[in-house]
Amino acid sequence: QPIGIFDSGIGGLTVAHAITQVLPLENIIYFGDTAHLPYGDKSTAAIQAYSVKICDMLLKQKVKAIVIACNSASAAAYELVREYVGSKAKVLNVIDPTIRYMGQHYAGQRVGLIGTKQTVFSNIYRKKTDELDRDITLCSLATPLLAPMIEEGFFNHNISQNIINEYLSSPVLADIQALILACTHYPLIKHDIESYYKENVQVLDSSLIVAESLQNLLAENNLLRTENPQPTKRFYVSDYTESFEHSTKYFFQEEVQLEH
Ligand code: DGN
Repeated sequence: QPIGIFDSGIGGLTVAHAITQVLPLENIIYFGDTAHLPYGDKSTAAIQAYSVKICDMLLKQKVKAIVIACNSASAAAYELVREYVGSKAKVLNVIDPTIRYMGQHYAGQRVGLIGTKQTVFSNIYRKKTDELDRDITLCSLATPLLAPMIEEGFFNHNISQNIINEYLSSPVLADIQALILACTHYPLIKHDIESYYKENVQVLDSSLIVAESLQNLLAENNLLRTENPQPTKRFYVSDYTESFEHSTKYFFQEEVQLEH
């Protein structure tokens, strides 16, 4: 049984890639909902409807687990998806593993967070951080231009560096000790973000944390594969885009076949 992973576009590939590193024996199915991208500016109801439809498609492929590899969909649709999927598959979002990590490493600190409007205005990180009760001051900034910019292939580029610098110089993020990349697209610009801070701020990309959390979830439920001579990776999109194909190859460096 494969692992299903989805996002609005290429962002979740950062999580998919980490999953293939941590769990190399697993088969994966990735779904990029490119027809509805970007999720970050959509209503909660719209994101919930897209997410449920994607889960239907993944369940037809008999997945044993679904990873919502998108902060916006994790914020808007996790509870609904978990209820909808029921006992048919395990469901993991990208927010809870990050919150647990923050609780372990950032107690007493001032932590910045950047993400889409959906993620930031849902206040989900703030609520969950407060529940940790670890004296973390969370300073959140919506950075809606970043995901579409990355989706268009602008990363490691001077256009992206200018937009990133503009956002990061916001007074909201003044004096932070760490910055959470609360959008799965952002690991692709982690380098640009780190060069803005010049090592004074720890930049947290949670893709590996999420992959390890999935490993634990599968292990606890006896769902880990112990052998697989030919692990498969399948990539589906709801609308074909050249940039998606390009980015998929960037991550997986092999002939990638996109299915519609
Ligand atoms: N990658 C998604 C996230 O983590 O929020 C959404 C990006 C988008 O669709 N704008």
